[in-house]
Amino acid sequence: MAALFVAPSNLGDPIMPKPDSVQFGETKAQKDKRMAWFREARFGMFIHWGVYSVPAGEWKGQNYGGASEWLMYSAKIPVKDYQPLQAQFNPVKFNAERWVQIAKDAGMKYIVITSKHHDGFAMFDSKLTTWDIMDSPFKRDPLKELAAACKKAGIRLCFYHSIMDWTHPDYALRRPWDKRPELPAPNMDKYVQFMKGQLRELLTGYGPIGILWFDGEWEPEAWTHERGVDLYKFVRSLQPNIIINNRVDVHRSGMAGMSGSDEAVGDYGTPEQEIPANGMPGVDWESCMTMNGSWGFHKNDHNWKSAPQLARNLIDCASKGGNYLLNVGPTSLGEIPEPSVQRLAEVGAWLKQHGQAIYGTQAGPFPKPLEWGRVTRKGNKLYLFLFDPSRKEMPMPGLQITPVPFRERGSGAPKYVAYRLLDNMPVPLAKTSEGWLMTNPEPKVHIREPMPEVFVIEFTGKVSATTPPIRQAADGSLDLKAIDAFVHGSAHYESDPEKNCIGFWTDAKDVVEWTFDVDKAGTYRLSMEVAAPDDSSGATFEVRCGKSVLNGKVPATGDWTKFTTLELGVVELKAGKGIKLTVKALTKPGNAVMNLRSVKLRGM
Ligand code: FHN
Repeated sequence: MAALFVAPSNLGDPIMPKPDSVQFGETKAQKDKRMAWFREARFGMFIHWGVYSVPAGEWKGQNYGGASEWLMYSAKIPVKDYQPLQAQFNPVKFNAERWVQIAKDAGMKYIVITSKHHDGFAMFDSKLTTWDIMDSPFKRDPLKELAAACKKAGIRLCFYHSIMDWTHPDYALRRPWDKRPELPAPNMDKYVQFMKGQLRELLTGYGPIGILWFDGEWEPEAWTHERGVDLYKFVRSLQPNIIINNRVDVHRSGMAGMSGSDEAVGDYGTPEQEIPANGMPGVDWESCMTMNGSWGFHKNDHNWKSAPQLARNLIDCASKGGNYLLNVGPTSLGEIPEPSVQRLAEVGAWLKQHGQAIYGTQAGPFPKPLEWGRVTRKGNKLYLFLFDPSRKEMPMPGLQITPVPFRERGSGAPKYVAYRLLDNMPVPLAKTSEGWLMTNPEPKVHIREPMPEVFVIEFTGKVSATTPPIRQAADGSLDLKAIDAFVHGSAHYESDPEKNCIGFWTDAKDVVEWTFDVDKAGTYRLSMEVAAPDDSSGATFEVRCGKSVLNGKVPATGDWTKFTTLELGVVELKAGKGIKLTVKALTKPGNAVMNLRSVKLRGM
């Protein structure tokens, strides 16, 4: 079903893309054919690999946190001091077939590897520069070897290519610390010719390429919409069936990754380190994420996401019609870090049993995520992912199942069947006043980080779902949950069971809003469940509902997952439909406003 996107209010909502956008005379059918493998794949491997893996996040004995591939920028390393890394780069343990097997065993269907990142170092044999891997002690072309291994394994090879270049003398901008007085003034037209030359090498020498994943398009002094259109056409002229992401153009809305402009070129949106709050029917997108905190290998970053979290991210993307591009950062010796390999193997084992619920699926019918998990759809099947298999009930408010009439079904044919995917164990499915309810027949013992369990509803006829209005309980109380909130801004729902909250609330302009119906007017006590570590506590905020305004301050609770309840006072509720309650920051002294799990209203 096509969910209706409410026109963004003036509160800075993320740009909403245009569904089914086609360009340059391509028909929808032609684009669908070109995008088919991408929509089927759902899961890919991102690889950030370059000379930055040599220092691996440290420079002159100092650790630089965050993304290690940004070390040159973070440590303000002059080009003359960075270039010697080339002579130290000799990844003698690189084995293309091993890497491809790791991706294949993880259930990944495509690989996007950096052909050139922002430092300008070419990870392939480029005849246009000596700042490439062929002129390192390695003297091999890893992309050529990967192309052969991918072809053999049936994995699509794709290239990440940075438009921004911190070392090429003709790139429009020089970094403040790039003191090379001998260089003439930059010439961006010459740089574009150089970039096209390298892209020609990549698109004519490595076989069919699945995706050209552009990045570094955000410097307006260097890159423009016109240059983006030209580059898009150039790449498609060399490989007409290639897919190109939206970072070839300048209309991406930050980390939310979507392009809303009518003129934007690019075949799909690229949320980064986040997953859109809701699905976007008719829009192709792919969330790219690191497994720890760095894209490139960082010797001091051991903050690895768990395999169940990675599986939940993949499920979350697929349930909203998107792909998940999960990153690995190989070492300077050419090895994928063992913690990454272990996690990928665990996700792959789970996909071996449950992959049919991911590959080739479309977004589930629910406009918003369900509290207990997610739903994908493929033909006449709904796949229900229960994130915590110790849970017994899976309510699906707003779901409508309309079986085909008996006369069409034939005698004995059931209206629908419901079963556990792993072993076809039948499971109870019942109609309720709110929608439908599935019951987990064998709730597992609760553990901290379980892999999801998958159930199936095989139906005849049609299914659809609406988001039912939030209503008061019989006693008038209201439980406004994070998952039911609408966020104006980039903060968004975090499904990790330990969080189950609105998180990533780093922008003080963001507003968290609930809409609900009131049939029991009156005075209600209001409380909030919040969490914040020391360095992000202290924000002040206001809660507004009708004429009632309450203020509060976020305490330090010790961690993003340690929630405390704040009693904020009382609000007056008037009877009516579509009543709104908003929470917005007034001050944000720390790194974020808060993690917000719920707002509760209780009778006096
Ligand atoms: O600056 C890059 C970063 O190094 C990394 O490549 C990510 C991956 O999408 N893209 C840019 C940051 O948005």
